[in-house]
Amino acid sequence: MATPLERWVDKIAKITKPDKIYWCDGSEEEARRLVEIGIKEEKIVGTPIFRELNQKTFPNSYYHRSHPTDVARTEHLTFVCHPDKETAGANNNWMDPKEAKEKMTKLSDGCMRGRTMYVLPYMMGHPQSPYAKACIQLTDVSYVAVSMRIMTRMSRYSIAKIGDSENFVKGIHSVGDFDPEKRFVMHFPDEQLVWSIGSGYGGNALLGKKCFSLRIASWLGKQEGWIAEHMVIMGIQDPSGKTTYITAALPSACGKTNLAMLESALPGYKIWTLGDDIAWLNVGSDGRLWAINPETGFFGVAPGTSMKTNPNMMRTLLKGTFFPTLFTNTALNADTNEPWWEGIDGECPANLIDWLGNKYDPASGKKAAHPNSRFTVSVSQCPNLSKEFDNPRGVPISAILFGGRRAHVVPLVTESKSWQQGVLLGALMGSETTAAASHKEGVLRRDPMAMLPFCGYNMGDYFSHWLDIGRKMTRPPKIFSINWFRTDDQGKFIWPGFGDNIRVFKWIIDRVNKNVDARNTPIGYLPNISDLDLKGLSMSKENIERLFIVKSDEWLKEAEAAEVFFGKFGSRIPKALTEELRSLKAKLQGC
Ligand code: GTP
Ligand code: SPV
Ligand code: MN
Repeated sequence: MATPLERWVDKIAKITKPDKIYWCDGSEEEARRLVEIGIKEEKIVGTPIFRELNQKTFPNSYYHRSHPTDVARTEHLTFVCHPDKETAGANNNWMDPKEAKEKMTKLSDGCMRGRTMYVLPYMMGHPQSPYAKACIQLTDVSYVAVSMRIMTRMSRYSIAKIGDSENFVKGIHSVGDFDPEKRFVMHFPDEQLVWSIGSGYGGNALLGKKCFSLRIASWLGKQEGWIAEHMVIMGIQDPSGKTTYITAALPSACGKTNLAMLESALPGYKIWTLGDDIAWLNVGSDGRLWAINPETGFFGVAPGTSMKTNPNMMRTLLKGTFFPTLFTNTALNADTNEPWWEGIDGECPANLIDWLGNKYDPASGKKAAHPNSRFTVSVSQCPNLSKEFDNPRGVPISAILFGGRRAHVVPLVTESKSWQQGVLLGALMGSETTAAASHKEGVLRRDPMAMLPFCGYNMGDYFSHWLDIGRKMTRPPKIFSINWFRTDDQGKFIWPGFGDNIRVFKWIIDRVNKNVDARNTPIGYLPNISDLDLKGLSMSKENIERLFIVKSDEWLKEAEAAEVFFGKFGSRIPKALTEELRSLKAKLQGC
């Protein structure tokens, strides 16, 4: 007698019509075979899926070039299909679930013909964690199968865990014919189903990542009393040996991976990495907030990664274990067969092939690597992986940071005065857009809690849920806002960032432990500059002060922009938040 899972696989195969169906077991041997298939058999518009890189310098690393139109998340083609449009909210594209299913069934008719359907069983979260979820994704490309093995805990365990249940997390993925007009990422939250066609790119195709672990999980969290967030999780060990755990939400390509792997510029401090993209947060029986990272890999932005900016990531990439490491849409050094990107250490090689496969001409003014080119690598290769990484319970969080890419207005660090004011600080967040999604770069958009593209339900209800979570805790984390990206009159970043961000963490830990005072402003507490450890930094006093300027007129404009944004959600915005905003405006007007 077939299980519900087997029946479902069968049903999808009848629609997609693959030549073969292959159930993965997540083994090392299988990963090698899949890479081999990607080198020798499978192709994307005539180009093999994988190319072996220099195995001496980049052990067990493979190169992948995507379809040229398929290089980032496509937010305009991403839909959240709740039965009721209001539940999806103004933050999501919506389609009626029945209509969306019919559309996807039609588009998927025969889409796997001539290909293999890989059945990927995986867990999000440690199998022993009470918060872990057993999932199945179907895909028709080895690149996605290999990537999912890096990013998740893939094994037959999930199949056993699902057993006879109808209630498992489902993903259907096919690259289709890569036609950008027929590229859809559809979410059906009530069925825990994601159906994606036409794209092989990370966030559109690795369905355990943003699609399940944020969009669908945020909806599950709303119903079950927890939150799924676009956050780094890290431990900061101070010179006394104590480790403080924090999470930080920053929009895509705004510094999470770099933060998670930070190498301290201050002696005596050490960072322990737990996650660089997604956190699931639960209120513990002790009244604190506990975080787990449901993933097991990093899908990180390559450009800008070097021994200078992110040495721990370079070490992770070069380590080489039985998990393959993938480089997607970077450039390629034709002489050494190594991946290359803007910002990596050393000179630009003489014989470079750009991400499109053409000989690179530095005089062209174009970039050799795509700005959103990425690596996919296992956390097990990270030299500073926290020993708590596999703790099924997670780690207790002392501070939550909200950040964005803001050239002006937002100070380096601000502490909120309460959970409620912190929720407003998060809800006020805006950020200048990046290459991680296909839209115009550098445009300011509201991006509350860095979740605008990832919140799987009405953002007004999401804010209410955040306030509810606050009420459930007796020992809530403190909430801060951060901004590494303030610029001077020449448009240059004022703050050195990267390893020097530890200086901001030091102040945050001092505040958590009530070791230092702070300056009261309408937007929250700001550091007294004398309390910041700036030893060894060559910054002018004027520039340091510029990082902390709070102008009432600029902040009034922020508050008004937030009001316009909140307006899209009507009465779904909780009253407590509207009142908090009104009180902020009154304080700013009084200045
Ligand atoms: P996603 O994977 O898309 O969610 O991105 P992310 O938030 O993990 O961003 P990531 O750490 O990959 O950084 C993206 C870009 O921001 C890179 O080009 C970095 O060089 C740059 N960046 C990261 N941290 C800092 C910083 O502290 N200061 C400055 N100026 N740039 C930074
Ligand atoms: C992001 O865009 O925030 C990423 C990459 O982390 S993706 O998996 O495509 O979402
Ligand atoms: Mn991300």
